Amino acid sequence: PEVPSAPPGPTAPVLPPCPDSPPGLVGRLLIEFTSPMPLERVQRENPGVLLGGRYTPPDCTPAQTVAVIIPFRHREHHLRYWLHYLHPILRRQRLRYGIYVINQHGEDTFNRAKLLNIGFLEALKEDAAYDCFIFSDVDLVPMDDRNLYRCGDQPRHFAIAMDKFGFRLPYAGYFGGVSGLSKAQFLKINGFPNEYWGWGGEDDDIFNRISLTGMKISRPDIRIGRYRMIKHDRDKHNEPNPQRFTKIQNTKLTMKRDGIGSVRYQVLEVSRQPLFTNITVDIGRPP
Ligand code: UD2
Ligand code: MN
Repeated sequence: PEVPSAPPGPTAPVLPPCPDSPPGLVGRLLIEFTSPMPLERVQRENPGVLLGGRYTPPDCTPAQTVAVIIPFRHREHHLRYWLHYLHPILRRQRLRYGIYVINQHGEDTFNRAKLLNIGFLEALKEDAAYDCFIFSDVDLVPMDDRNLYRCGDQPRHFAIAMDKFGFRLPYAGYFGGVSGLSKAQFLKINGFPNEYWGWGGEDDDIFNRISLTGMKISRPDIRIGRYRMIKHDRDKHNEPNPQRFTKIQNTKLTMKRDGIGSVRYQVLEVSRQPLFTNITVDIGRPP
């Protein structure tokens, strides 16, 4: 007997792929951190952002799904500026994205790279479609929306010309601030190190991992990769790590055992806010 074919359902509109260079970018932006930035205002100005800080362009289908991961503790004031500036930029860039703030619980020593590893895993738990991961400090805002927050065939370094470094790359192997890796690139380097407690070195370790696995950093034009960092003092419990100089000499040995495959933590809370998803985690403390 003939098997009847399914009746035609409501047809979802098929959107064209998003263009490689998004129309409607504005280029150089005026970024300042002087006027106060209430969260209510940022919410009001970004009505298209869905709960948890998710967004999908209404007029085209993006090639990637981008998880933006922010390491965080006690920087609410910076986060408000970040959300205020970044949501409109990412929207103009026609990204499908979600924002994940990985909040370190307690007052033990801060561990940026471990929080970023956790962000990778937790974002994928929220949505298995994420295939591009952008890791951003909470205090860094791009000054040009042509600096596209997407992944390519090599790991990407976005924050290459910061005001605090005189808008220059401080050294050739610098990979701090804002960086992006595809899921495959991230797994290829076994993710980031979990054993850098306190300030410094973890970004150089990540750079080493990328070089040691035969990849090469890609960067935007120096005129486009400009950033402003919100001025701040060094946080409490994020003192410079005195072990960082010797640790970055040993990436080749440590990267196999220390990485995304060995990260141990406990999720204390996942809370979907209007403009971001907050994930509070207990990451333990240095040995
Ligand atoms: C530099 C790098 C940064 C990282 C760090 C060394 C730049 C622009 N950035 O940042 O990527 O390599 O050196 O670890 O060069 N944070 C909190 N709460 C804290 C401490 C840190 O939220 O108590 C987060 C926050 O997202 C912050 C980031 O960690 O932006 C980096 O810490 P920082 O801003 O104190 O360090 P900075 O500016 O020297
Ligand atoms: Mn900073």
